[in-house]
Amino acid sequence: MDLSQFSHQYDHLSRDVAAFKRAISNKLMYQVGKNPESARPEDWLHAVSYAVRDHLVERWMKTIRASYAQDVKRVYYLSAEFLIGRTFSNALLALDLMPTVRQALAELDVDADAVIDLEPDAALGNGGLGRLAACFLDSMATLGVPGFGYGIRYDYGMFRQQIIDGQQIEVPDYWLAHGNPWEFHRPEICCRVRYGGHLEQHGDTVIWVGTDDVLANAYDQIIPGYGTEVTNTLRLWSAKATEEIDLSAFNRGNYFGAVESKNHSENVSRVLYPDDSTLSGRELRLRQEYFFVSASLQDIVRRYLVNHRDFDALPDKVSIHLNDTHPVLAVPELMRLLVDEHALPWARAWALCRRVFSYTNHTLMHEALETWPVDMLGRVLPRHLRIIFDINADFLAELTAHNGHDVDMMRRVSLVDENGERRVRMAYLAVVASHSVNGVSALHSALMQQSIFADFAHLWPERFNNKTNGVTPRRWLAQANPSLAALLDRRLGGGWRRDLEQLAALREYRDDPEFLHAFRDAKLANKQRLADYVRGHLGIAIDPGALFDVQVKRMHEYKRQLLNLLQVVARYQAILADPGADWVPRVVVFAGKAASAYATAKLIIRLINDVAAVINRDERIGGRLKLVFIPNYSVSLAELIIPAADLSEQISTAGTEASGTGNMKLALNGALTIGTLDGANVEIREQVGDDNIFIFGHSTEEVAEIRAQGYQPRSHYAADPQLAAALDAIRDGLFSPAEPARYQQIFDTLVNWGDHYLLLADFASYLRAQERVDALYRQPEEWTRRAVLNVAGMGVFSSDRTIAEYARTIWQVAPLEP
Ligand code: 26V
Repeated sequence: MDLSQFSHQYDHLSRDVAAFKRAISNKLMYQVGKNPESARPEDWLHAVSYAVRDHLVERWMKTIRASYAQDVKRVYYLSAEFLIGRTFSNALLALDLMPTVRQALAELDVDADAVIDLEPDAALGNGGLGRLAACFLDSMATLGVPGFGYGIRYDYGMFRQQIIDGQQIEVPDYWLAHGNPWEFHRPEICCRVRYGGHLEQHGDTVIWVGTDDVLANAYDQIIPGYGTEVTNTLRLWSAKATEEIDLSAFNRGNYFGAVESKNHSENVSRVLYPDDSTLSGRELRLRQEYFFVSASLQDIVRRYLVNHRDFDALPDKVSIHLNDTHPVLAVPELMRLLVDEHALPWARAWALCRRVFSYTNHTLMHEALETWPVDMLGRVLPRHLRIIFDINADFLAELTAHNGHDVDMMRRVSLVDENGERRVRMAYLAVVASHSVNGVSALHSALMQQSIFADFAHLWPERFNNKTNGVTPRRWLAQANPSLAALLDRRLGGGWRRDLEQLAALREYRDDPEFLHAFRDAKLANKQRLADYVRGHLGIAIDPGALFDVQVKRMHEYKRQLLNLLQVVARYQAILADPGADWVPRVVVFAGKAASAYATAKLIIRLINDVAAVINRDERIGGRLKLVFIPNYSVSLAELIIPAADLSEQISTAGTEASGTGNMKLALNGALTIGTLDGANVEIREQVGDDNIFIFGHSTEEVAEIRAQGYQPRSHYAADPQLAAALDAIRDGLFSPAEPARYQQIFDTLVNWGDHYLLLADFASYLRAQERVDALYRQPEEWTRRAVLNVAGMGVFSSDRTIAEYARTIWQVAPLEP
């Protein structure tokens, strides 16, 4: 596609503030339907969003036209979550329109920052997995990879977290309340998704009849690339009742019943499941997974058939990526479409499937590995259950042909877990059906092959590989950290936005006092920005001169926020014991949501808030220690908090965090990491060097060894007075005087009930690492030098690098021809 040949009216206008003012005013009048006098800030946000959106649509149309003309191979990224955050500033960045639009808004008397802050986050994800999907969309477009995201347009995204009396309260997030100017509703793109019913056998063919259907209606989001005109699509499905369901009840005069059943079937895209760990709503969750997978597969096959008459070229034109196991029903669904609807022979269809699918695993945690009861699957999706059984029979037969009749092995690898209630193992189905299975960091990919997929890795070693995660430098540096971005632009030019490896050149400036000074100023500006927010929203004064120590991520026992908190309590006690010592002032910042049903994680939030209340009020501390829990962690809050961090807490038990991506974002913004040898921390250390990271704690092997020997947390409690004092204070109600036993359970979990995540075993080592942190922070020049070396080492953690690897070695797709 020769994009340069198009002369854009819009590119001429883009520098033209006057034209933009006109465009915004027109949108306000004709699309929003408001006068400037009566327009609320929300109306201005919509008007300016529509004006900016127009610039993307032209590129979008051209990309779509070019992709058909070139009959390119397309990548379909299937994910139950896309944690996009805000779109407006991101679009301005992609179009290089920020200064123009700011000026235009100023001349219209509209406060650009206030308008930007009004946009709700598209929070269609829980955490790392969903945010990774969003970073990947950004990188696919930027690299020109013809990629589509497919997911669910949840009416309610991730809940809003309020902290009331120190406790998490979940409030529904109706993010669409004011309309969404970034989506295009496609009423004409509507796929029928079938549930229930039963199977009828007619000779060799199976027919699925008597189903209860729902329609999946498409909404498209534009995904702009940066520094390219390539513009991709995120297609999200929304459930709509079929006409016939309503009519039958309606004709019987039961209007209410008709509406009720309509509501019921539309429930399928109502709400993002904020909790992967509980039983509640399991069936609805299964319906959701099938809902978006079925609609997506129908859409993919339809698009393929625009240019093709048979399915021979399917694997050369279509790559379908399974983001964790949530979309794995795509496998039996593609089989169903090929065999039942397009009459392909079973073996032919299966051979195609195995060349089309690839799968990423994102966790080794047993509780998080999806399985579906055979019972439930048979009720909701009888045809798919039959197909899975047939795939399993073929697979086990193939296994026997190669390995002989090994009953133990068959029991272990069968797609159906026969221990207790029979369940389908979705991760195994993904492995059997995919030509590539990858983990998300070097360590995780190795452990995956030694643990959950060990048998499969022996069978098919060539199938397994690593793709270390990355983050998009556009959102996580250019957009989130304008002060550092401006400094980098002055020293390195702006090329790092598309080629993050250029940051390596920063190493030359590590001893340049002027640069170090400017770097520190940029950090200080970001800390001030966060301090203003904390004062404004929480009424807590924090000093930008203090060390900002940050742990922001989902609340989970394996991530060990509690280990951090024990350290805070120990520090509090140490300051009280020796108030005259020269303490490095610290602000410890936590943010993160707990799954609504995860009682322990919620109790930890409460404890953090209770400890904060005591410490922040204690005048003897004199500002040397502050503890802040910032409510409602989100992509937008991450963009505010991360650039302000001096210290990044990445302290999961070794072997539990698949990768982490917050660790990359924080280091990219000039924070030093205190962390275990877990996930991508291992690779961060390789990039920044041992001297520029604070590593502590037991390694994965040591953790396994300690557990095998019979771990005795009480021995640490007994032997370490500092640890015991911190734990006793929590147990005895020092932080919950009104209810002294409130945290007994937390004490017991650690000391008496086995401390599954080895907090006590790592505590002493963690404390020593924190002492090294303090010592370094006393030397501001040296600290800054190492922070610069961290930024310089982050080039490899761009999601552009990750996506280039997926594109070359897994998907085998080429960029759209420029
Ligand atoms: C869910 C659950 C629920 C049950 C209790 C244990 C548990 C553990 C993990 C999860 C999340 C599963 C998928 C996920 O979000 N994984 C995250 O993926 C990120 C992107 O690859 C990665 O950076 C994080 O380390 C990983 O936790």
